[in-house]
Amino acid sequence: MHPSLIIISYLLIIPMTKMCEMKLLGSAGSAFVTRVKFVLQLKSIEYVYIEEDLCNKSELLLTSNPVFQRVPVLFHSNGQPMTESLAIMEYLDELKPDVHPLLPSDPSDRVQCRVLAYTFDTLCYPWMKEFMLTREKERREELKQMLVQGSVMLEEAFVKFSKGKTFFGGDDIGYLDIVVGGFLGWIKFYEVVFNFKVIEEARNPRLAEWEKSMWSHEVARSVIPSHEIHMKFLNMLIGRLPPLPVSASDAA
Ligand SMILES: N[C@@H](CCC(=O)N[C@@H](CS)C(=O)NCC(=O)O)C(=O)O
Ligand SMILES: *[C@@H]1O[C@H](CO)[C@@H](O)[C@H](O)[C@H]1NC(C)=O
Repeated sequence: MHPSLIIISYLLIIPMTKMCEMKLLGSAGSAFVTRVKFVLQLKSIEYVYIEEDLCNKSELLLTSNPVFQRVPVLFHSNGQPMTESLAIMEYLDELKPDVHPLLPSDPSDRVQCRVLAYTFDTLCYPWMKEFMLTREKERREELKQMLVQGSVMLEEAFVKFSKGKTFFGGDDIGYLDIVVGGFLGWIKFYEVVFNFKVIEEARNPRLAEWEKSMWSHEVARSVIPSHEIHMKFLNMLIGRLPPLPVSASDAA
């Protein structure tokens, strides 16, 4: 091809591909963002990643998610913002149903998956977050016990969903593998930093096997953030906590 033709085709192709690209607004340590990255990669969807500073939120975040002001936000190639990791996962599954389908095809099985995801997010996630951020030792012990109960619930769910196979989704990674798997980096972090195993072989034998299978999955390993990133994220959260009240004895 003549050099000038090559240049012209680049000028045409580059803006076109850029136009079709999705953008993901995220924060590197967020398990909810990890979920979305996980699905994008499994489905081989190209996207541009934009890192958000949760201590100094951008106009883009404030205008695209004005109610909750949190990540992830996925922008459709036409600019339309989408929020809530579970809703985004379902959107991507509908957008590319033929590449690595996530939800089972049976409607009642799909409901079961969504209900477990909802339960995990409204029950287990707040415990996990408070566990890290509480300044009270007793409360942390209490939360540990709640998380242990949560892990037993997840173990039962795993047995039910996996039907003797490797993943929640069966032979391959599915919706629930990503919903829970988004948190595997944090689960490992708790083990290192707080010496607490959310998933333990003796208590959760099948889930412990699942955890190993997940860590040996190429896409999981590439999207789950490092220990350093989790540490940075935790420090960011701690930095935003209100200062401890000064007690009378301190002030005296
Ligand atoms: N339910 C939401 C949760 C998202 C969420 O909690 N994101 C956190 C980061 S892990 C966030 O952006 N928080 C905003 C803030 O802390 O100010 C989802 O599934 O996307
Ligand atoms: C906050 O973000 C704005 C732009 O988004 C930047 O100009 C400003 O310097 C940032 N402030 C801090 C304290 O990082």
